[in-house]
Amino acid sequence: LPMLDDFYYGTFPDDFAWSSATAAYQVEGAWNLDGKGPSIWDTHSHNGKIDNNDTGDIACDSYHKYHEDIKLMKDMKMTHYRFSISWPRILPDGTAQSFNRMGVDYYNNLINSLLAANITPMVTLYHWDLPQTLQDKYRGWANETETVSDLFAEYARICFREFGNRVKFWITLNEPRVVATQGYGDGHMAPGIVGPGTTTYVAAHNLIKAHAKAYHIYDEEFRQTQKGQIGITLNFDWHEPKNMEDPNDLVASEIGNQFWLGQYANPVYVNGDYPDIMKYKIGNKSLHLNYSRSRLPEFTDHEKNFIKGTSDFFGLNFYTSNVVTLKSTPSYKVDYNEDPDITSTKDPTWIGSGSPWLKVTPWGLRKALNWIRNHYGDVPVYITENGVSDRNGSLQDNHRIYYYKHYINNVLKAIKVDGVKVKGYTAWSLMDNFEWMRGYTERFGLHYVDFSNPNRTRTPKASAHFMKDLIVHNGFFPEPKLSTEQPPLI
Ligand code: GBH
Repeated sequence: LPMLDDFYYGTFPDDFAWSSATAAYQVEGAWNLDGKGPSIWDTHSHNGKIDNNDTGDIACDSYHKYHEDIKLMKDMKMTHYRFSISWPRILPDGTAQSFNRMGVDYYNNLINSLLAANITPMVTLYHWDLPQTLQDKYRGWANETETVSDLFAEYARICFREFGNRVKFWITLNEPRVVATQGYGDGHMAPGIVGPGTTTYVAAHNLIKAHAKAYHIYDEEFRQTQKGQIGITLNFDWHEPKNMEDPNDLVASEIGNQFWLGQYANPVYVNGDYPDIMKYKIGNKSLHLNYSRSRLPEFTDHEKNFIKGTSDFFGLNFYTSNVVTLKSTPSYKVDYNEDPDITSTKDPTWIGSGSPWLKVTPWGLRKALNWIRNHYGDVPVYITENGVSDRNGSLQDNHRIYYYKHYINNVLKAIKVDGVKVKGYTAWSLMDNFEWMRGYTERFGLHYVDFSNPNRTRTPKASAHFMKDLIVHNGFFPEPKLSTEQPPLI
């Protein structure tokens, strides 16, 4: 068997999906055109919360230039495209009463053009752009009732109804963990609510319920006629034990993974409930500070049954890893970062990128895929994002080729050596775009976008050519055919 560091030559399964991704707010622009309502990210960026005062008002202008985007995908021989629908473009105030036909038309045109180009759409319903009205009226995902998760389910139903005859791959939520920890925890992301040990868990609770409601609507009202699949996308930073021979570090790794990924994956893929270690730790800490109940909300038995099993696949966004050790005493600080009682760092020898949080750890992806299989069973996995940034936008982006080559090779090892059922791979991103708090300073694209040019010209980077070669060969060139004939005797 190949060692961890050996490069593995071989090909992917025949029906492997090769995709690249974007998200509505990061590429569309047209923030107030054709009836679109404002989202929390319009508000956040207009309030000057972004580096350079950048906004997504125009972004890559994909609202007008989606034909060019499709051409880029065709040139790379991509088989799939992952994009997201902007909730307030379809429902400007978040509710069905505000239905906006022009918003629906945009996505119909995009979907029809993709299908005409023989590219399969993978559609995310929520990539963070909540209608502002729902934040103002109901506190968004921090809502204490069923209202916002019900409204999400209603929005999902409208999308299935309008697009489901052509869209067969649905992702309910992109990275609920990021929404909960940064939108409603540290407040760095929209809507900027701070509550790192409280509202963060309320938001997560609502997001999980919202996902399950949308899943059941698809399952009960659309699956039979539309015959698609629906699931959720979770982001996972692998937690590597600092010292493999120290049992405490192994425990720290397991706890870290359970708090990071298990908070969302355990309810959906195991038993409808949070991991025991989360319930135990957060429950005890809450008791210690005389809270009347745990800061971690509880699901009722009915809710557990409702949430369990609500995903046809595992959507995984993977970028990087952490090194962890176990703390010797529990922390009572009300903070999701402290609740696991582990110390989490980056190994200073790991190669960096244009983003401080993103260190290059290709082997982490293979370990993450194995951890997912070991905890959640043989569920089909789609890697729905993976990629790397820089700050110079160089067209000769050798570091990005290095990153893709080695991460994708680890996906191949997970499939061929470990037997993990990985069905597709998605590069983040098709092109440079609005990188949330970092605005346009960090670039993740396979294509360079000139943000100073009103045409938002797109140019392929070397990594786009690399990706095309990889797709054309469906892997890292086919294994040399071994001849069964005897060599001639001389
Ligand atoms: C993905 O999140 C997103 O789905 C995608 O939209 C985004 O463009 C892509 O990553 C690249 O960032 O600045 O220290 O506060 C990946 C998870 C969550 C990782 C937010 C970076 C910010 C860390 N990301 N996090 S920090």
